[in-house]
Amino acid sequence: MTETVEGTIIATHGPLVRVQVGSQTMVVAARRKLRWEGGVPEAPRLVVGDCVEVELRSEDGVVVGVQPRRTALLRRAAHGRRAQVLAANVDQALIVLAARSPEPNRRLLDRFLVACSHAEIEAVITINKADQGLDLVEPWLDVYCGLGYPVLRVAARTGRGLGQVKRRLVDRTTLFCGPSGVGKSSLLNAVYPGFRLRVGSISEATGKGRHTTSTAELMPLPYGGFVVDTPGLKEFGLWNLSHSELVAAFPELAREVGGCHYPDCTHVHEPECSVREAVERGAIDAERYGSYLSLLEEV
Ligand SMILES: Nc1nc2c(ncn2[C@@H]2O[C@H](COP(=O)(O)OP(=O)(O)O)[C@@H](O)[C@H]2O)c(=O)[nH]1
Ligand SMILES: [Mg+2]
Ligand SMILES: [Zn+2]
Repeated sequence: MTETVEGTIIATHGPLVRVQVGSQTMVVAARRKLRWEGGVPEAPRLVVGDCVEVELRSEDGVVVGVQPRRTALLRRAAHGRRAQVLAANVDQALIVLAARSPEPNRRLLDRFLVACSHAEIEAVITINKADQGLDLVEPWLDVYCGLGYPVLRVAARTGRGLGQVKRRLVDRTTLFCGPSGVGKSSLLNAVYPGFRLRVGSISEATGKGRHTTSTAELMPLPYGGFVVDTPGLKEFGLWNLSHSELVAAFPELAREVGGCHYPDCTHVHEPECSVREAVERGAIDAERYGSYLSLLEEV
């Protein structure tokens, strides 16, 4: 006799996955021919966050089916032309940057914002290490507030702003992303000391240790919800984005395109381009436009 239960994948270990079922976790294998409810997705490999059906047998279990993904944050795999899903069913991403060190990189921020927008995942800009002083970031944070992005100014070290972070995490699945060294693991430890994540770049480089962040892992929060700590994402290749999808991910550009003379305007060199006019009169931030131009080379 078999019984089927539903669970959430919280870690993958090669051919095995760790599934949380209620308050229990179990390590099980996946059936070779998985049933992907609602159709086979773009990257049909089980990832953390996938909601799965597990068939229980006497002592063992096996994953037999996968629920359709609400969201899937895709990126181009490091070497190759495959899509890689970082995590499934993520509700929001906290894009973490440091106030001063490592130096905040707006190109990378815009790249993450585009990926989140495309995946329909809410993006929250999180400036950690506020204790280092916010003078480098304040001059441009207003640009992002003006575009409607929530912006948090926090410091894992001093506790500043951690209440806001905690409130955002309750009952949702949140991905922490950003370059390594900005304090993602420190922030997670600060909002829930039970994680005891390894802090510091050495462990990330060697990938050794109990709780390093070399692969994505879904960690349950005691107050409901999951968080995913990601390894430092230095590169984040966009996957299969069309030109119009790229434009749609820049709300300030999308607002202007109706005024361009050419319907297929790329907003790079065409005459009578409303986007470039908006950049020239300062209505579109020049750095944001620069990010658009650099991402355009990839689509
Ligand atoms: N000044 C300051 N340093 C911090 C803060 N949060 C983390 N750090 C330090 O930044 C370094 C990298 O932190 P870590 O959490 O490993 O970053 P991750 O690579 O993003 O996970 C460590 O040396 C931390 O002690 C903060 O709020 N202020
Ligand atoms: Mg880390
Ligand atoms: Zn144009």
